[in-house]
Amino acid sequence: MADCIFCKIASGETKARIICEDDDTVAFLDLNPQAPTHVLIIPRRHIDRLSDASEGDAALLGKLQLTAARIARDLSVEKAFRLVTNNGKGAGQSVDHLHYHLLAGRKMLWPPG
Ligand code: DGP
Repeated sequence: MADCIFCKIASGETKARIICEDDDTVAFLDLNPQAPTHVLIIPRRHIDRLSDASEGDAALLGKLQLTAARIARDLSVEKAFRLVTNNGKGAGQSVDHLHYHLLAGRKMLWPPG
């Protein structure tokens, strides 16, 4: 997607502090962190949001979650982290490219705001 900021980060056109990447996924630090650890994990392929994913994306969705868990281990926050995706404007989604927030390093509240 030409005007998608996360597609530009995935292609390297826009700089970000990349944590790790492979053929399918990219993980990078959030520009506006909401916790001491705040990593975004995205698929390279543009999908607007989770509700637009299909059966054919099952392996990719699993890989995104496993990547998040591995990053949590690498950053030594595996005992307490939150993985969340905001699906749609009403849920707080501001960038229309599927992404998971990996948040850790502070007490997490429930219910979330
Ligand atoms: P959401 O509101 O769930 O769509 O989360 C989008 C997140 O993306 C938000 O926490 C801020 C982050 N973000 C937006 N633009 C950029 C950017 O250009 N670079 C980085 N690293 N993060 C960004």
